[in-house]
Order: sequence, then C-alpha cells, then structure tokens
Amino acid sequence: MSQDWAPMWKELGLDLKAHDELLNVLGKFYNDIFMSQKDRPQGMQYFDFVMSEVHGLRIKELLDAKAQSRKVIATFCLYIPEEIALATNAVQVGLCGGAEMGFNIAEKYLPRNTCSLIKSFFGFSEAKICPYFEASDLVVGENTCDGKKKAYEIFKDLRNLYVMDMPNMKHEKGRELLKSEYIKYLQMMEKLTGKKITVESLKKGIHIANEKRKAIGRVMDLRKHNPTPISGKDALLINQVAFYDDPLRFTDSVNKIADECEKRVKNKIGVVSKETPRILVSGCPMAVPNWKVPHVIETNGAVIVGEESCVGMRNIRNLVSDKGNTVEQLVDNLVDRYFKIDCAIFTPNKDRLDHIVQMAKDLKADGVVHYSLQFCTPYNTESHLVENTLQKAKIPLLKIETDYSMEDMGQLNTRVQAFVEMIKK
Ligand code: BJ8
Repeated sequence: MSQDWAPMWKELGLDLKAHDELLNVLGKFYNDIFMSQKDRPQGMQYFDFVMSEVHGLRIKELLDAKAQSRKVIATFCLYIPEEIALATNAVQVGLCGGAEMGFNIAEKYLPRNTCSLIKSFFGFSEAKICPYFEASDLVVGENTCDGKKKAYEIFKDLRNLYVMDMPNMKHEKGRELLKSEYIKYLQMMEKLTGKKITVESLKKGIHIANEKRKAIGRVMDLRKHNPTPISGKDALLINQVAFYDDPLRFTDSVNKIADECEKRVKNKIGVVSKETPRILVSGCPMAVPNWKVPHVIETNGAVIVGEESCVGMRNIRNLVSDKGNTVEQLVDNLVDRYFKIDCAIFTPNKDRLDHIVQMAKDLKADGVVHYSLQFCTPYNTESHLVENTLQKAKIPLLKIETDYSMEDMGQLNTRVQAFVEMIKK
C-alpha cells in the first residue's frame, strides 16, 4: 500500500481488525499465486499495483468522485449495463464476493446451502470488511438465479438496494421485459444522479465500455497462439480488475499488455512450453480473491487459454452499436447486446453450449474444465448438457464442483493432475 489507509477505512465504518485479517490473507494469497509465476508480461506490474491498492487508492478515488458529486454504483452481475452509469457520470464497480470471510455472519441470514458467491457478498457487507459497499451510494441487484433473488429480499433491509427484474427466456416477451427494465433503470439513475441522459452521453458511455471490451478481447484472442503469451491466472486477473478499475486507465493498461503479448507471439515467447496441455475453463464467475481452481490447474502442468465465464469471455463478447438518434434507439442497442449474454439462468441456453465448443476450437484447447460452485443450480445442472455437447465434439471434460474453502485442495489436485495426464496422452 502506498500509504496508511486505516483512517479512511475507520471513517467508512469498516471493522478494522477483521479487515486487516482479510488483507493479510489476500496479500499472502496474491504473493503465492501471482508473484511466484515466471516470465509474466511486464505490463502485469500495473495489475499487481492495482491489486495492492484495491482497498486503498481505488477507494480514495471513489470517495474523491463522490466529493465531486458523482455517484458510486455497486453491482453483482453482467446484466447491469455500465453504459448507463457512465452516461450519468457515475462510477460503476463490481462487489467483492470471492472469499469465505464473513460466512458465519452471512449464515445468520441465509441457508448454509447457499452458493459461496452469495454468502460471500452478504458476509463481506455485514462483517464490514468491504470498502466498496461502504463507498457506494446504491447497490444494484438483479433477479437472476433464485439464490440471489431471495437473498436480495433480505438484503434490501440492510443496504440501499435497487433490484432489476430479469427475463429467463430469450423470446420477444423476454426482450421486451429487459428493455422495460433498462428504461426504468435509466430513469432511476437520472433521478439519483440529477443528470439527464442524452444521445451524446449514452454514446460516450457505449464507447468507453466497448473500448474496454475490445482491449480485453485483444489479450484473450492472443492466447490462441502456442505457446500462449500470458498465463490463465494473469488473464483472469485482468478480467477481474475490469470490474474495479477506472475504465479509461484500465483500457489503456490492457492495450499495453496486448501490445506486449503481440510482440511475444511474434517472437514465439510464451509463459509455458509448446507442449503444455491447454485448458478452457467454463462455468461460474470467479470473483477476487477466488483463484483456487486456476491455481490448481496451472500448478499441475497445464495452462488456461480461455474463460467461458462472466469474469472472462461472457463479459466482453459482442459490442453495443452506437448507431441511433434517440436515447430509446440506443437502449435498444444495449438490449441487443445484453440479451445475448448466455448465462445459465436462461432456459434453454443452447448458445452457451455452442459457444463453449467454439471457444475450445478457436483457442485450440486440449480439454475443458467445467467449474461450478456448490449449490449453484443453474451451472451445476447445465453441466450435464455441457458434458453431452463436449462428448459429441470429442473434447475431454473435467467437471469440478467446489466452494471457497481449501478443504478439497488435495482432492482437486489429484483430479486435475489425472485429467492433465489423460489429455497429454
Ligand atoms: S450473468 S453468471 S454474474 S447471474 S454462482 S449467484 S448463478 S447460484 S453469479 Fe451470475 Fe449474472 Fe449469470 Fe454472470 Fe447464482 Fe450460481 Fe451463485 Fe451465480
């Protein structure tokens, strides 16, 4: 950390002791998992810095933005369009949800058999260890899976919460619902920020979000080369930081990494040898500091070359068109893009199955690891269809169902090792 942020955290009302414990664990984890890697692109230093200041400098930036009358919106899901927040000059950030700390408090409100991601956001909030919650003016939830839906009913009494309704089928009625929810959300944001959204401001928001997607897409695309120029863990980190960082600075830094990776590819410099088995990870999102499964995969002789996930390709795929002369036309463009997101809360969800096969082929993956969180009904159940689809495409699959604890590390190592050996043959 560049300075002592304790006075700021105290002012925000964090539980300093519990927060210190979290930072200690996070720091140790980060050193073991990221800093131990060899031949990382130089540009990753920026992301190391961001992570070292994720609860420090970035929070100060959010507080500075608020001092200039900007609003801070905290979200949990890809379906909340950042373009709308940007059009009102608000700052949108993703919320912490990748660690077990605070689970004991979360379980006072939620059943034990709730997925780790939900328990984590609840725990981080109520244990007062997440400065993003404290720095935000509004938390925006969405009626996606049942776990989140029902958790928000309880959470609304604890935080200033706005919940967006969501369709679960991709027919015209579903599209209409999403559009009406986006219009409602846009009007709410105008009221909250006191800023009228114009064609110009929404186009600006669309441009910023598209540039961010394009920059990440450049790095992700370069991973199809063999040897891959960047590790899966570092690529995941880029995808995770996308939810926290200032979008312009982030895009600039990712483009620099993409330039560096292009040079690496040209000079045949990789992070691993050409013979290393290549894995596509597919499934539930991995929020900071949930690096468990990627670490297991990459310390067992394989390299991850893609993420079919919300902290990955699902977040950056498809751009929003900026063609239109009215705000409503631009909202239609937002709906066109966001309605294509193939989250497992949709039924049926064939696009996702096709996309996994397509990604595995494009990235020349030797196998797929399907990752689902325990008690996540949408992804766990859909994994059966993923299995059938990959079998037909003759792509090896390993299904992992886990949580945030370290108790199954031995078992995970054994299973991943066996899978890597199998695909090597
Ligand atoms: S668009 S994946 S971010 S809903 S892991 S909480 S699904 S029980 S996170 Fe998600 Fe939006 Fe979909 Fe992406 Fe529920 Fe499953 Fe838990 Fe999940």
